[in-house]
Amino acid sequence: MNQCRLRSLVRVRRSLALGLRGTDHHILARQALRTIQTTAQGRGVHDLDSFANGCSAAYIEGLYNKWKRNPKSVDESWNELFSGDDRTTAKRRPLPASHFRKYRRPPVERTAIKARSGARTASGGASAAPAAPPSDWKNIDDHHVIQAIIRAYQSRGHLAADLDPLGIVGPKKHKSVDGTQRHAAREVLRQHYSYIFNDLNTMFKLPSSTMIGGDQEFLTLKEILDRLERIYCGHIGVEYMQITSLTKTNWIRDRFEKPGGLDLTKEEKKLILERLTRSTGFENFLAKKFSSEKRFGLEGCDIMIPCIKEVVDRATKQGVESILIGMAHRGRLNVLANICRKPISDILSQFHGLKATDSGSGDVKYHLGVFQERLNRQTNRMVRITVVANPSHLEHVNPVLLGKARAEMFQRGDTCGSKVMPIIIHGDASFSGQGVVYESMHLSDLPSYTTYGTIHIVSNNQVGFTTDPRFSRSSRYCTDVAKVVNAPILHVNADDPEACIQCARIVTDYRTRFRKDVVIDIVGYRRNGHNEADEPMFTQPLMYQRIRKLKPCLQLYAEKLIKEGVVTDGEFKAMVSNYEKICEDAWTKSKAVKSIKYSSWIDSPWPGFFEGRDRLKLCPTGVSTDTLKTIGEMFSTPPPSEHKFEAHKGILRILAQRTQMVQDKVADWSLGEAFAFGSLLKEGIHVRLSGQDVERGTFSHRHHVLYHQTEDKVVYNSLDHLYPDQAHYSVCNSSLSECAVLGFEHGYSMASPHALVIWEGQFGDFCNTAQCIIDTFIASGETKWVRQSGVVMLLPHSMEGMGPEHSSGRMERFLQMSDDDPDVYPDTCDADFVARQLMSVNWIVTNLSTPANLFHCLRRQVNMGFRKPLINFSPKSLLRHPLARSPFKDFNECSSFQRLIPDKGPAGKKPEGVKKLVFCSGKVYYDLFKERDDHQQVETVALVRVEQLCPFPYDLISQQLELYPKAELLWAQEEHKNNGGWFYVQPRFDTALLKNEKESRCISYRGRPPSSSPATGNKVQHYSEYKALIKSVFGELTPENKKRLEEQIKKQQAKAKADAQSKPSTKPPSTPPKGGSSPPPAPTGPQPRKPLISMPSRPPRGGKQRSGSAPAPDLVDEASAARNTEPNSPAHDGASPSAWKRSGSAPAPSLAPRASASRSPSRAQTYRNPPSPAHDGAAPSTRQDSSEFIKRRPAKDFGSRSRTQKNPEESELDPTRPEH
Ligand SMILES: Cc1ncc(C[n+]2csc(CCOP(=O)(O)OP(=O)(O)O)c2C)c(N)n1
Repeated sequence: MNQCRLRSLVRVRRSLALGLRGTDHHILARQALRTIQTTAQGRGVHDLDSFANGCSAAYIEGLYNKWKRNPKSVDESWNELFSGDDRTTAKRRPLPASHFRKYRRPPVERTAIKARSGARTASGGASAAPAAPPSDWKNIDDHHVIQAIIRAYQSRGHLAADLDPLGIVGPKKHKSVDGTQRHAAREVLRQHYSYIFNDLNTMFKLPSSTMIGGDQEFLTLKEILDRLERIYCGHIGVEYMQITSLTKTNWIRDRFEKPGGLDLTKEEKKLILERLTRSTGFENFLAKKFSSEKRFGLEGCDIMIPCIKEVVDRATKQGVESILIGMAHRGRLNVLANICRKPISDILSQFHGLKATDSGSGDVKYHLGVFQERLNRQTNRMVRITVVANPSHLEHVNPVLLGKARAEMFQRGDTCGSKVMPIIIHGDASFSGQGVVYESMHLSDLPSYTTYGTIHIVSNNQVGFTTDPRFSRSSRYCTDVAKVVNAPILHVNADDPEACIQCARIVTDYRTRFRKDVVIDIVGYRRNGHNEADEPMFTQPLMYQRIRKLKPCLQLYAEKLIKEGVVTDGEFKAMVSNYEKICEDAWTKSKAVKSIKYSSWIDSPWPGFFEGRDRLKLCPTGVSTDTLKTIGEMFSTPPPSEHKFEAHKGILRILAQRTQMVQDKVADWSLGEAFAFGSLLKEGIHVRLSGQDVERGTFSHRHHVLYHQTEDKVVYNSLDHLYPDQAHYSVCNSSLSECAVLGFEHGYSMASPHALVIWEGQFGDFCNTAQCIIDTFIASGETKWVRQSGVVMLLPHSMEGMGPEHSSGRMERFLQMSDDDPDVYPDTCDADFVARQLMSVNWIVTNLSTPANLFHCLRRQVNMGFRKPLINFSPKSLLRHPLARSPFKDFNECSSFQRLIPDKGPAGKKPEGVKKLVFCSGKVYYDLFKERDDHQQVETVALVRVEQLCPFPYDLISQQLELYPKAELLWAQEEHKNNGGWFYVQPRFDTALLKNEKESRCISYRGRPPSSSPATGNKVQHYSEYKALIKSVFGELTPENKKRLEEQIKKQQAKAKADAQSKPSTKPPSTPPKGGSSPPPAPTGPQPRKPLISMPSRPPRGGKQRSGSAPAPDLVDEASAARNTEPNSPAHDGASPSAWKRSGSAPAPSLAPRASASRSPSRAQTYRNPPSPAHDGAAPSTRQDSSEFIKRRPAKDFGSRSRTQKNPEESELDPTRPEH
């Protein structure tokens, strides 16, 4: 291309830019471009064929405009070209072809070109370089720009929406594309902001990506812009183009863009006014009566109440029967009065400072929960509304609410959230500030945690206490966090009640249609200070100057409706005075109230659970041998061969080991746990185990879910197939969250007492990141809100050389928060002492050391006549510890939970010879047990395990103190002195000792010194600390003992070598099988230098003698052994596993219905395929079809990993995902 041509190009572009469009000059310019193209091609400049076509003209024009604003903003070569400076260009050689390679042809909109030119290639496709007449180029460009403008409004219109009633943050009018003043500015329209159209009245064909035309295909430019402006830059700012699903974006577009879609009838407007009158009237009334009382009024966001009401009405119409609301302080009382319809007199009585007649400590009025079942007059349907009690810690109620909603769905057999709906109300500062919001949001689409869509409503008063948004968040909107789950976000100006109600409708319909989270951000203001006694002008002077001048929304809306003729002034005044009278009457009524009851504010009543029940009756927890066999066999059997389930070889080996244990009638940790779960499931108790990697177990010990090795998402869970009429077992790997997941499980446990709900931390210290849930809900929920929960926390805790964090579940914190009095010796003679103690404490803290005790303890959780949280600290090393095994007889009907395990060895048998009585708890017992033997002190040192630390087993402790009257008393723990149980047990031991007047002893501490870090990270130091502990209990090893031990070790090594040579095939493989899990690792922690009792890593098969996997004699509860009718070894009763099969008590490993085992009538009521009379008759998928033996998981597909991958749009069209 020569310089002359380039200069003519520049001139052409200039004339285009000067606005000589549609003129002859313009056409000439286009022709000139084509000439340049032809010439350039002739000269062999390759890229110029695309350079000068119609689309590149627009591209050059864009560059030219950019250059005009700032010559440096384009590449230097373009600068030279556009500047047309002869001096510069004369010096320059022709531009090289590489220059043009910078340009890539923009895509041609084929349909538009097709429609206009009809040009087609020979193959029938649209032509890439259309032969349109030059006069059409402008037209095509205009259409492109129109499309881009529509898209700009759709995706960025919210940036210019008029959302702030205060007008502080808000759009200014700008000269728009058509030359008129509009909101949409450069921020929205970007490069199209300055595009020049010829005529506002030109008709344009609307693209398929908009519905603004309704039935019309063509609109004038002016109409297009007016409509877009009204829809996207009015009082609603809708953020939805970030959603990756076309179905959803189209749905939202349809709702907002269709003409007339947002109109309201007169009646509807009147109803809004009535509701707004109540919302504002309630706050006004409280302000009048209790001017200085904190109530966290809603003034400035009063429309939130009509919005919630609209959501409730609409959802109820769509079939929802139960609505759960989680919210903080702001507007809470108003919600109770006007949404739940809690009698206003009850609410007002909370202001009178009355005494409570029931136990508990209560909570401030704006935290209390409510449960109301009422007739929704709008729909004439009963609806249950729950506002979950919440703590001060903002947003932490969210996961609790979600868990409760999820559990309620499960109970009702609601498989897609059609009957139960959660609503969370957020503050703007806390929504963006609190991490638990993000964690909870991330649960929204996980199969075992989804609530099939939560409606989030933000009461956005544009201030958090005294901090304004510029300093409280980095994101533009407080709601940006919701984008992580692709939720549509509707921002709406709180002073436009009709827009707010429209948004309420749309979010409800969206949730019903897609079963996904959705957000409505009501942008208002806070008329008063953070609370009513606060002075806002200290920190927000300008904002409050504006607020003072602003009429309340109610007044504005009433004026509007009066002007429109929807209501008369008289009608409005009557509305106001009617509601005032309602409040006054309630006030009079409330004055007659002389006391309050905390229990009338309960959010989760358990009807039928407490009535007629002897709460102090502790039901037995043992089960029959048949039950153990059935569960044991199923748990150790791979899926039946006809299902062709390809299990991992390592798993098969683990199952074989389990089979062996069942034959030997001995259970390890995982079998003990399975017995607890399986037996409860049999009794109709739903069991849910949740946490990170719990399906397999962090330490690869559990394996409740087996994975098909060649098919994605195909799994098998034997515990869900034990009995045909069993309850559902749900074991679910959670997201990597502790706070939200623990909160969720706590909420889940609140919904019904007939479920065992467990959260397991990978290591105990992971509870640190859930501290708020522990403190504000689990530790104190019952005291504050009279609400019980039997949630279980499993926190692996122990000094196992895992470093500072992973060694401690911070047992001391839990013990410190326990509310049993250390200085009061309870009435242990009371026949109901044990139950009474459990009932009156805030939670139970255990450090269990045997599988049987774990079994009883878990079963006791649902066998008690009340519910208490349980925190158990059993460590990881006990999962495979050869001594931590229990014989089957410790699970049977004659056995029970042992709060304390006495010494049953020589010391216990001859207590008078005992010199030291060592109390301990948890895994350290096994260390002491071994070391006592090494030190040859089995007769002089008694080891007593305190299995239940809280409530403290005073009765059993006293018995032990009396049994060894002369022994020195020690408390040995592996934790540092300021950690573990010491600070908790010491005063209680003193109380127990003081009880006996003759007692002069006191207990002393043996363990690590105080430390700020829970454990050393250095193995050497860890071991030397361990040795110091042992020495402090047993003294130094004598030279004789040292020698004896060395000889023992040598002998064992020689034997092991000989065994290895004689039976190489029976040895467990030293390397893990291909692609799979490794053999069970040896216990960690201070390793025994030699095994005390010979314990082969695999128990010998079927021998009559006590197998290697049987517990040490000291571990056997002799009292229960005496009662026990079950022999210790399988050979005793002659019932081989095959005999069990024949007996019919064990399930045949097939799909055929198995003989139903007897079930406890007392447990028959719930969670067994929960009936859903109001449901549409579909079997609740909360309990999977019993024929679905091998389950295909309803999980998301990621990429091409799955063979069964569906079209994502397809799956989203079907929101009802079978789950649970
Ligand atoms: C976890 C937590 N952090 C801080 C506070 C103290 N606090 C109570 S309300 C509040 C402001 C909340 O602002 P926002 O979420 O916007 O709600 P608003 O009160 O404005 O309705 C603060 C900082 C708290 N209660 N909880």
